[in-house]
Amino acid sequence: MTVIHAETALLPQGLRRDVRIVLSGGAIDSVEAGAAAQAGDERHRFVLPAMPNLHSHAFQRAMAGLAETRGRGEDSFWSWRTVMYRFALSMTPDHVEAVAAQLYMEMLEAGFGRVGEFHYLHHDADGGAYADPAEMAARIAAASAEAGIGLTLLPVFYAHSGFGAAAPAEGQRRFIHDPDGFARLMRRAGEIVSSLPGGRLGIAPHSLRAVAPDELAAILPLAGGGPVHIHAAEQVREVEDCLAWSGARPVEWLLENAPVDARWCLIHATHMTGRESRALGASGAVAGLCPVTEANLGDGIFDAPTFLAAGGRFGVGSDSNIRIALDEELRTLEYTQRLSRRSRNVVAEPGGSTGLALFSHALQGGAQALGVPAGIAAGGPADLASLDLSAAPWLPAEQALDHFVFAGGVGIDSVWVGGRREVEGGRHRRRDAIAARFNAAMADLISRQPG
Ligand code: NGQ
Ligand code: ZN
Repeated sequence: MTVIHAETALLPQGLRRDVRIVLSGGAIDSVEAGAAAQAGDERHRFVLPAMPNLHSHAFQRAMAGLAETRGRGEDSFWSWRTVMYRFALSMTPDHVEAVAAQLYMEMLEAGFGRVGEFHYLHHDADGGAYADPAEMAARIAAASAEAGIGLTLLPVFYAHSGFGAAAPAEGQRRFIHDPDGFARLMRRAGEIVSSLPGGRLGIAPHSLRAVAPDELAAILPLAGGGPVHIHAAEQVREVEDCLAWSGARPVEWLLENAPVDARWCLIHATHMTGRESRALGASGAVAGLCPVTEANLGDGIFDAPTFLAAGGRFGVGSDSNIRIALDEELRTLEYTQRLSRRSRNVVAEPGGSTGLALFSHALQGGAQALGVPAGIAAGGPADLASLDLSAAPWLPAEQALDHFVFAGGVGIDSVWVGGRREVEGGRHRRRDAIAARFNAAMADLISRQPG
């Protein structure tokens, strides 16, 4: 049994002083505020729930920073995607496992305790299935277990290159299933996830570009009550193509034709009309925002005020994994709102801290989207983080999250997942071994890229 004593803790009721958190068997046994520390307690200045990272494509971490040279023609999301596909084709299961372990370690060091892996690199480089159709999913699971991050595995169904069931492109061959093959993958994925402590399973129809309506209907029952994630309305061209195909915009189409509810998470949902924002907000679904990737790929800016006014829920994800930084995801979200509206403190309620509002929304929405309970409460998973306030000993607790998100000088000290401390002093306990394997995999991968 571990007992954590926090000078300040972020509880579901808000910030509280002198909080004793008793952990046992991977869960939180009890939480008591206004309690003095006892001998043997681990003492921390500021404890908060570890953040769920609701959207990741782990393999893309390998190309972070390698697609920042300007192309000869138009450089856009679509030309980035061509480069990304080429990179994906060069990766073996060993590469994927090494890269994912490094990525998940970095997520833990950033304050994330669980990842929603939107997993679509399924097949061998020639497009054929591996002997185990869930070979790559098993590698993702092994990487999550090695790093010690909670995994919500979201196997992706991908069948087409565009609206109207267009045939898949050559470069997409490692992603493709028919509904029967996908059902086999889901069965194996269920076995893999149930062998992980805290493992959860959901389903991810990739996008309305990649999944036809009859296929969407066929695969949804495979979610079995788990979360359903789908990319929607990230790019303007995607909205235009969807309109040309169906007469409706992507979010509008989903709200009218799919059973969108609190089990669903619409990734990006960047380009919505006011009507769509309000309807999605009222649906109970989560908007899966990926602010750093959306900035990196030039996607556009989410309309947070309209969505939040309708009761909308959001979480954050690191998506392309161009950079793993919880503070930067939250800051980028708020700053894009400020820049586009020429305003300040947009996401907070009047009188409230913006850092606290961003963190609290992302925690609730992220947990909902990954199928787990949120917050530090008895019975919940012991997924916690503590802040390092040593560089700002004078900082009032009420402003600690504002400093973490905006000002800096406050970082992550420790992270516990299922009661186990994976990060201490900002460093993962297996950093050296995981990084050494990652560096060897990267050297090999780089040597495989065409010059
Ligand atoms: C993905 N990533 O699935 O990795 C996508 C690119 C696509 C982002 N949308 C592929 N950020 O959307 O077709
Ligand atoms: Zn994505």
